[in-house]
Amino acid sequence: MKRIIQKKVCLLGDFAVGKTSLTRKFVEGRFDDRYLSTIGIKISRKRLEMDTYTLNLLIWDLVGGANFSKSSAKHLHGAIAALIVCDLTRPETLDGYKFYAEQMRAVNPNAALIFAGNKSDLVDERLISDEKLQIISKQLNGSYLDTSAKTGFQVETAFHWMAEQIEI
Ligand code: G3D
Ligand code: MG
Repeated sequence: MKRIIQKKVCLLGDFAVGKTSLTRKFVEGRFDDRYLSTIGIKISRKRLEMDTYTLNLLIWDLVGGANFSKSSAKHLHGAIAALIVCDLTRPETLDGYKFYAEQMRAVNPNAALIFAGNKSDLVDERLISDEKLQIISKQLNGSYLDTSAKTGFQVETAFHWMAEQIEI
C-alpha cells in the first residue's frame, strides 16, 4: 500500500484573474463560463498518484484584490506552494506577483512560488510580454508559465509543479 500524504497549496492573485477557473479545470476537468467570483475561501481536493505515494492536494482558493487582508494572510499557513496568477490581458494584475509573493513568504518562508500568466487563449488581447513575466518571476525567486483555464493549456503542469515541491 502506498503512503498517503496530504499537502496544502494556495491560489493567489487579484480579482478575476482566473484562480477559481484554474482550480476547477484542474480538479473537475471543466471550464465554466458562468460567473465564478469567489466569496471567501474554497478548498478543493485532488488526489494525485505519485511514484511512491498518493498525494492529497488541498487547494485553497482565496479571495484576492482589495479584499485580501491580514485575516486572509493567516489562511496561507502551512502551504507548501502557491500559484500566483495574473491576467495577461490586464497589466495592473501583474503588481499582484510581488504583493502575494511577499504575503506568502512572510507566512511560509520556504514555500515554492509558481507564477502563472492566465488567459493565454486571448492572444489578441494579451498586454504583458513573456520576457517581462520571466524577469519578474525570477526576481521573486519563482518559476513562470502561461496558462489558460479555458483551453486547459498548462493547467496540469502548473499544479504539478506545486505538487512536486514536497520533500519526503
Ligand atoms: P478569480 O477566481 O481569480 O476571481 P475567475 O477569477 O476564475 O472567477 O475568472 C474570472 C473571469 O475570467 C471569468 O469570466 C472566467 O470565465 C474568466 N477566465 C478565467 N480564466 C480564463 C482563461 O484562461 N481564459 C479566458 N478567456 N477567460 C478566463 P466572467 O466573464 O464570468 O467574469
Ligand atoms: Mg475566484
